[in-house]
Amino acid sequence: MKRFFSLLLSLALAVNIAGCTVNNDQPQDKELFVIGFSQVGSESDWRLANTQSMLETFTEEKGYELRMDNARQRQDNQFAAVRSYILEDVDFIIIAPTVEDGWEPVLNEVREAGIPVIIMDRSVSVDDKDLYLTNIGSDFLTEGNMAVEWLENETSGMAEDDTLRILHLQGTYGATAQLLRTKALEVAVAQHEDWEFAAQLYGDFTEAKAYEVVTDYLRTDKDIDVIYSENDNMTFGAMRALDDAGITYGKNGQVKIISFDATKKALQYCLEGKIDLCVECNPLHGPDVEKLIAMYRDGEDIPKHVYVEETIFTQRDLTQDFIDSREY
Ligand code: GYE
Repeated sequence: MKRFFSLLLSLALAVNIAGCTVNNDQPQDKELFVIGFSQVGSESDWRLANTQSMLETFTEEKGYELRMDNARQRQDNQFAAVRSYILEDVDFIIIAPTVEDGWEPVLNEVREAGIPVIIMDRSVSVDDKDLYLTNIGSDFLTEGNMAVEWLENETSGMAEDDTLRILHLQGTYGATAQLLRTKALEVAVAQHEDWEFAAQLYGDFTEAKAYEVVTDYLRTDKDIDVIYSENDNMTFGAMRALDDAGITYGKNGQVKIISFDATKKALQYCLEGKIDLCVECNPLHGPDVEKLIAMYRDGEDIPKHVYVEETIFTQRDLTQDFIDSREY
């Protein structure tokens, strides 16, 4: 009988120990703060830097589990990702929205599930601003206005009967970065009698699309003075198309190039005199998003909109050392 009991005891202990092992594992997993992140895609160098910043910030060592979904620039993919984060009962959701419209239903579902949301990079257009905690990103209208102001100064000595013909390359229609960079230019063109659009072409923020549409355009019209390109990768596509067509650009060239993002490659072209103006758009949102989440977890008040600081660069402002020291 005694033996039976001691057997029972060791069995119980074994079960207990086994139980402990399982339990030990679980609490550790549970302690990780799980974040579902719906990313736009991988359409540009800017986007890759943004993704990198998020991956570097939200690491397991720091107590996070980042689950990321690449929506390949499709909003319906984003809806599917967000809905699966709800099912997985994540602690937090971050959305970098492709376009502004259409978010109300899915954000309502997230709210019903009691999961807090941060909108990063671009914005969402919803009546009920309580559907998200905060929106962190760039001030895209200011970026556009800085570009336009630079162009005004650059062309102020232009002969009176001259017309400035602008080829405008637009990013994904309905994305905040497209809407506001476009707005700044359209307002300026309306205000300047001697500025006109040669054309507004759709480049979807990608190099391939921009190369295609600019190549096509230059077959019938080569009379352009400015390219206003809503991101660097479209600029790279346009530069190749100009090269193919034998049209010069940059310093002492026929076409002035304005490019948004100021990624390393574009800054390098700017230093070499191939791009005239780089408008900075900072993709390194990871650390700021982390701070905002920490504030939320500490029960602090969070500002409804957080803008990052940005500037513009021309060749004069750049050195090789500076470019090499940039993170993106
Ligand atoms: O300018 C572009 C990217 O929303 C700020 O999206 C972002 C834009 C950025 O594809 O390169």
